[in-house]
Amino acid sequence: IKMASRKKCLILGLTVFLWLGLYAQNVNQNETCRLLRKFNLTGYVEAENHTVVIGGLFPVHYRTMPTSDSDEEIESPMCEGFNFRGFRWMKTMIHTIKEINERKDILPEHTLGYQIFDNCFSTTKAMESALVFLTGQEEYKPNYKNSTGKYLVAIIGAGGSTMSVAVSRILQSYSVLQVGYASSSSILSDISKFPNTFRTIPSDKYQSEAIVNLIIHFGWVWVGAIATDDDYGKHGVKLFREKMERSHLCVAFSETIPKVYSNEKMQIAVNEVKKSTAKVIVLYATDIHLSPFVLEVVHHNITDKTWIASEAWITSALIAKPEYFPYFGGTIGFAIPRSVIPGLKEFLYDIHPSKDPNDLLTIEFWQTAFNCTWPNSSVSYNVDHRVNMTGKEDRLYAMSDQLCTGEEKLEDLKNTYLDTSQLRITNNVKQAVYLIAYAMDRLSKADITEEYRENVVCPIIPDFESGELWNYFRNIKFTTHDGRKIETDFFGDIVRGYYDILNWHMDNAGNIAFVKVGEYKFTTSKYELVLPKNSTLFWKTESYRLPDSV
Ligand code: TCR
Repeated sequence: IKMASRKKCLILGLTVFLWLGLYAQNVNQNETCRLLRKFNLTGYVEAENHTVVIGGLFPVHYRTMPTSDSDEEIESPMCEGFNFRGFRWMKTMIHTIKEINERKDILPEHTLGYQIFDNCFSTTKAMESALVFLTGQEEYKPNYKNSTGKYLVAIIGAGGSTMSVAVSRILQSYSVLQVGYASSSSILSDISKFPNTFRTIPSDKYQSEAIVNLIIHFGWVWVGAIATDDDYGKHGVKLFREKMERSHLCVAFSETIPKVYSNEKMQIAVNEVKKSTAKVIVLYATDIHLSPFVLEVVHHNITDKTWIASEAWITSALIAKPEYFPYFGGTIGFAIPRSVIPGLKEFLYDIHPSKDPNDLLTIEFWQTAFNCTWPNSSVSYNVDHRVNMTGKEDRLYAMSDQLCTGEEKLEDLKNTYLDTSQLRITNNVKQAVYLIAYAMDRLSKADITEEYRENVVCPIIPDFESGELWNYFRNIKFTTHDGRKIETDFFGDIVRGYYDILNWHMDNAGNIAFVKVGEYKFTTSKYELVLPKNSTLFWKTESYRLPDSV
């Protein structure tokens, strides 16, 4: 296995190298098409009639499929497991761009286009997409006319810290900016390593502190920690442990969940949970990586723990299933505040596979949502293999024999894509687009100031140097559609924010309800934890009383 993966790395390295070489020598449109095919990338582009384009990266699939070990041909992995939530995020970017283009008060002279790819929650795909973003038709120049023929201003994404780290390193050598909506790891605040990275999600520095403040609030002193083996989990738990120590509290154990399925490592984590006397456990994990662990908890019938959820799984439909309530009921944790986005619901419902035979994501959406096969569709990879606790393959979706008629009704679906009741990260996506638009707007206004007029002959947009744009991204302030104030500091981080404190209850219909029991507000220097006395907390202990930590 080692040999194979070393070979793969080499091949990827070579591809990158070759590719950058090609780039320098006028890569043409055909070359871009060839690359898109080679990398199996799917997504949406609209560039014509717009001044500039914004790139986007979203996890519309949960993972890449293992490639066959025949190293004869360099193959890019295919993706599997359609992610309805990621698809909604992607659509939200398009919806927001349309909204801004219609507004007369932001960038009135220019309109924004987009080039968006599915990164399948994988670093490989995210990097491949970054390369395509950088494909240009022009000679080397720090502000690119990329394969769309337009200048690429910035990229929204990549949807998770480990992917953002990789993408940032590629983009920064070409001075392209990145605005994250879900990449929350504290390492991305390091301006010396990630000077081009900005975000609309708060750094996990705040969340890790918030978790400890919650622990102090409930009087717990002995708490376990489990993290996913990536930049999100590892750095989140590191900060959590440091803060626990400073607060003279004890971490009972600290384990990681393997990212690539390993039964041995998984059992170590599960055994630690089982044998520890700690009753309260922090679970710092992305839902996608967490689900094998959840299956283990169910398999081992672990029902006597209270879980503190990190933001990435607290409202996840993958984890919040009624059948898991005996094990995870009473979970408490922090969430990005909920928002209502006017017009988004209608936009999401405006989807049908017959509109465009080349829109592979829509066809796959339809096939997966309605469990049917679209006639003559080339989308054959909506099979989702998930490895369960016995290491056996668990097929969640498979190609259905039944043909889709096109008459299927979206209204009949109960589906994460269409559920606009929990717009949290979705709103971060919207604000990421706004952040870019406001920065561009500032740039365009500088365009008309006296001092600029003397020095600059040609209009700044789109012919600006990307270095110039960077300064307009720093210290940005704006008010969102729902009246919240967003402000970034010099490092591109949010300087104040909120989390909702949610607690898992069961509603009358037998579904898990995310009940808001409090709020956590923070600035760079202070915080406020509000848990009103009359909020109804649900604890899954014998007497439904607050669990003791031991
Ligand atoms: N930061 C995680 C990724 C992530 C996520 C999410 C993924 C966050 N929240 C919600 C899916 C759904 C928070 C990271 O990797 O930085």
